[in-house]
Amino acid sequence: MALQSSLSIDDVKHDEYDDDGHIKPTGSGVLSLVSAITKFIFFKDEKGRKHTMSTRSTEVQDNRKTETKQPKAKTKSSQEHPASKAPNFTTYVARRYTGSRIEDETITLDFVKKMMDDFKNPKCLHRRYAYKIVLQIKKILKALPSLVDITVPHGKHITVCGDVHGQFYDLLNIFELNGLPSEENPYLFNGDFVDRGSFSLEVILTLFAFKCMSPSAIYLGRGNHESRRMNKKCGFEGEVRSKLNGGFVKLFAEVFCCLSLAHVINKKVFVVHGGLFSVDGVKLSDIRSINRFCEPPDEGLMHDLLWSDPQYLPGRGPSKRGYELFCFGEDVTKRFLKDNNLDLVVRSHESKRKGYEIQHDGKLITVFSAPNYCDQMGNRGAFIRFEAPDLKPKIVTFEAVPHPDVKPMAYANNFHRWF
Ligand SMILES: [Mn+2]
Repeated sequence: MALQSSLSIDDVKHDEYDDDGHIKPTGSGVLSLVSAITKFIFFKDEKGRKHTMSTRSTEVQDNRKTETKQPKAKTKSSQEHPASKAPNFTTYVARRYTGSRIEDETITLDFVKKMMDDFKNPKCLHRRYAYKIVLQIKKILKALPSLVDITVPHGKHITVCGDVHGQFYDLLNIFELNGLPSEENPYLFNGDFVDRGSFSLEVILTLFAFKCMSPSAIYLGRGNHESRRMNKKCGFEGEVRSKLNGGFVKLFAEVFCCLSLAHVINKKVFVVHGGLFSVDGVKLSDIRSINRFCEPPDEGLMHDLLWSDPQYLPGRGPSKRGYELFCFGEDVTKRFLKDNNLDLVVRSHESKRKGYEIQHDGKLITVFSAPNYCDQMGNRGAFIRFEAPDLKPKIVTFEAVPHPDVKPMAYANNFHRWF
């Protein structure tokens, strides 16, 4: 899987928010539809020239021929073409932009705090800085192994959170309850940061910015929603297009392919988004050697750990999620722990009424951190604190907090919502 196709900053132009970073109001559904149809019929070519559908193939080719044969003379009119004077929004930050800024390429705690405050207003981060965060995080994540070992020294702790799913205001509440991420107060977020909730961009930029600020203050594992297919269907792609632009969709997809797949705390607690495997005998070394730099495959170890769920029956059984998926029983969990000299599996991926569930004779905990999931499940959220050296899980649960009136999935499948 090639990851060399990063877009340059010039590919990430956009004009959907103003120079102050406020999101420009978008038109109503009908206006957007008209605009989309108009764009489809009267499209612009790579150089910004307008064409109609009927002239699409011929006119573009003709223009290219003309250009090669007859280089344009530098006439007064061509020098003054408005396109040549258009500001490059990606490198240009207006003086009246009052949002947070990254100075000298360094992401500081002050920057992250101001960015979170701005998001509450709600105010978008200038895409110049969003771009900086995405580039920095990609470099950091790419250098990590597929399975990350975390060492928590004696007397210190780590907090493990489950799915956040774009519920930015509940993420802020976790930080209120348990403190901001820092080297003294590290977090592990166990995937599904985005989709469903309509503040996914705010969530992912916050988590990424903390990781850029201090890589040992926050660990990030991939969930099944850190994928192009899910993001297209469940809101994140539409949200990124709306709040930043289409170029960032590709950038985020590339970054998600760099996320690690699992973590082990002090060689004892195995943390993974979905669960265990469709075959027995999987060793940690097998997970370490997964080539993860790709979209989630349809089978194999990477597929299993992103998608599987536990079940109460022993062995393996069918999944309510679909025919190609499976659930695993207590015996599977115990064999995996014994084979790898581990004590506990922590996974997420399923909403639970209390925010967590302990199964498999206490050897497996589900933790889910999106309370009142999708504004309708009525569940609590939870996180787990592990303190070294005994690593006894201390579970904290919490209720949902209010958020601005933007419904979950507001950016998903916009076209279909009109019918
Ligand atoms: Mn999931």
